[in-house]
Amino acid sequence: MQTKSANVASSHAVDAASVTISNIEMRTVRLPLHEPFETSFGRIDSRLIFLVTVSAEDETGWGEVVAFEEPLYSYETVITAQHVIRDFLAPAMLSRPVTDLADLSARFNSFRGHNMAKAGLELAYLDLIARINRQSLSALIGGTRTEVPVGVSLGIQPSVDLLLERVDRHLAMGYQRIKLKIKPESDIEFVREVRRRHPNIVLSVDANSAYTISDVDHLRELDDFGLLMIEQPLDHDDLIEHAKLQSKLTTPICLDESITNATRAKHALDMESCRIINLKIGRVGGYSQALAIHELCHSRGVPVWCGGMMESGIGRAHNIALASLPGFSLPGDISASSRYFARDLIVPEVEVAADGTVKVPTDSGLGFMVDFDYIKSRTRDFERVAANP
Ligand code: OSB
Ligand code: MG
Repeated sequence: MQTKSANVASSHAVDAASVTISNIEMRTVRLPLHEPFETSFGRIDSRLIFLVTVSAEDETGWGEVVAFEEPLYSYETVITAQHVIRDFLAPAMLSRPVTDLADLSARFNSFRGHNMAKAGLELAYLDLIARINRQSLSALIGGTRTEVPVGVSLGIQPSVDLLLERVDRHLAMGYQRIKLKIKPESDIEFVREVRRRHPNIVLSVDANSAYTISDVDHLRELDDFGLLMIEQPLDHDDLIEHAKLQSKLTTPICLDESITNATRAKHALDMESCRIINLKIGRVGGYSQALAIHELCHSRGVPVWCGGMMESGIGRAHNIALASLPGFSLPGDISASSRYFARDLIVPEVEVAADGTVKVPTDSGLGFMVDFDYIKSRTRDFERVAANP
């Protein structure tokens, strides 16, 4: 058992404890949603949660692979991620002791793409290291906040009235920012009515790539509503048209899908494709890239916030740790467990205080207890990927 403390943020001294991973496991758990969630790319009524664990000696770290079942948000799916972890990433992780996060991400880097699969293992690895060190994940990565401000993302609704009801309900729960999903058939009127009813709330929209640059005049109508940002209006992998669009809008563009690693983030900022970045650990391939993007944005004074992928409490706990870093200056899509699920996989569940914040836990690792019995009772498939003797 290594007892030396391991730090990971590049601004920290790297004093790594080498760990020999003994076991990697994958399991999926299906959690029904309270109500269907609709975005411009589709609608889901349950979430297939993909959990990975990484063990060394007496400790186990937990991670979540945030891929969906269909390649709509990105090309990855639960099944492609299972394949990539089983056949490439897990063997690379088990091949020799892992010295630190940089060592792990360098091994993963030799494989192209599949960021969510890579991130799942990086999450589990850092939870493991934090548990070995008896420190919280937030402390391990250099987090400075004791609580993080949060907002909520509301799916596309069939009518303005149904949307207004949901906005009212979530404002009453304390959420500091409301994000509305939009698409061309349900955008301007919905945003106008929400803004009319709530002139002073922090409001944003997320198009998940539902528009093209030829919609510029249409999108300019959104400039009237004092939005905090317009998230990912154009293609999922575009930077160039977003820069053209940003030059014609007063509302800041925030990129989500287009920012897949730190180099892309730098290009986007250099080109002014966006003025704000949504940071999702899964989309960028793990903590290593997420920490680099945070540093880049923080050093340039660019607002960054933590996005969500409708994670179970395990992914949610990682998001809370990430959002405790000093550069996270805007509310994250880190809602209460109960926003999506009747029962979460962690104890206690994530709760949003009346002032719209979530407490950053201080217990070791994720800082929440993983409800293993409940997970086992709902597990659909389980695979012990590979083990060292
Ligand atoms: O674009 O941020 C997104 C949900 C699924 C896929 C993509 C996105 C979202 C959300 C909700 O906006 C985030 C959350 O509440 O976890
Ligand atoms: Mg988004």
